[in-house]
Amino acid sequence: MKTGKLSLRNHVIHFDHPVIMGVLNITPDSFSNGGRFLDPGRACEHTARMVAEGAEIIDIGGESSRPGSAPVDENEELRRIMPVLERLLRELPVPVSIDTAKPRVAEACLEQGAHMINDITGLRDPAMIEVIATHRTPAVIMHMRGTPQTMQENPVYDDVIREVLLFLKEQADAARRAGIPEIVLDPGIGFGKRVEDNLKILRRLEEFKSLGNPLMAGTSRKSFIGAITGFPVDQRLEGTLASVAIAVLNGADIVRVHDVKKCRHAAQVAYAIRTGSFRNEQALLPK
Ligand code: HH2
Repeated sequence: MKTGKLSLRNHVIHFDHPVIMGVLNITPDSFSNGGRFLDPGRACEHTARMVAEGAEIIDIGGESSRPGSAPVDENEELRRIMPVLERLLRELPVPVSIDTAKPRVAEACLEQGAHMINDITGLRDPAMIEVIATHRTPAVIMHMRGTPQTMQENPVYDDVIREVLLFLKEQADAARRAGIPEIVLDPGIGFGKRVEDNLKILRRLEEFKSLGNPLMAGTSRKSFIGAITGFPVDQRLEGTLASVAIAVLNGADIVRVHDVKKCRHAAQVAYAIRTGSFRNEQALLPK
C-alpha cells in the first residue's frame, strides 16, 4: 500500500502508521484542560509525558476555540505560547505545530523554529498564507463555519460533505499556488457543525482522501460525544476512543488528541484492521 509523508524541517513523518498529535492548550478557558498548563514548567512536563506515550507532533494553542470563547489579542497569545515553545523546541525530539489563526503569532513562532501552523480558520487570511509560504513549512487547513463566537448559531448545510470538501480544495489550491510545500486537511469536527454533521463526516471521512493530502481529525472529548453519551468533558474518554478508531479506520492519517497513550492504542488497532498489517509499535517508541 502506498503511504504518504510529511516533512517538518528536520523531521519526516511517514504515514505507514497512525500519527498521534498531542494537544497542549496554554489557555485559561479551553473546553478541556483549561487553565492546567498556564505554568510553562507544568506545560513542558505534560508534553514530555505525551511524547513518551507516543505523540509524534505536539500542537500548542494559546487561544481557546470553544464555542463562544473570548478572543485574545496577539500579544497575549504570544505571551502564553513563547516561553513554552522555546523550551519545547530545545528539549523535545518531535516537531511542534502552532494552533493559531493570527499571522503575526504564526510568524513569530515560525521564526523561533516551530515546524507547522495549524489554522482552524483554514488560511482564510491571505497574510497567513504569505507568512507560512515564506517559511516554507507545512500547514493544517481546517474547515470551520463562521468564527468560534458564532459557529454554533444554527449551522445548517445542504450537503456538509460537499461544502467542506469544496472549501478545503479551494484553500489547499491557494496555499499550493502561494508556495506552501505540504498541506494537511482537516474537516473540523465540532466547528460550526451539528451532531449529525459530525457523524456524517466521520462516517464518510474516506471521501476527503480524494483531495490527495494527508488527513487529520480532531474528535477528542468533543461535545458531539457528550451529546451521544450524556457525559461531561472529563468523562468522554471511551467515546473519544471509539471516534478515534473510526476516524483511523476511515482514513485519518493524524489524530489530534488529549489522551495520547489510550488513543494511540485505539488508533493502532484501527489502522491494523484498515490495512491488514501491523508491527509492534511499542518497540518503536523513543527510549
Ligand atoms: N480542535 C480544537 C482546536 N484546534 N485544530 C484542528 N486542526 N482540528 C481540530 O479538530 C481542532 C483544532 C478544539 O479542541 P481543544 O484544543 O481541545 O479546545 P480549545 O479550542 O477550547 O482549546
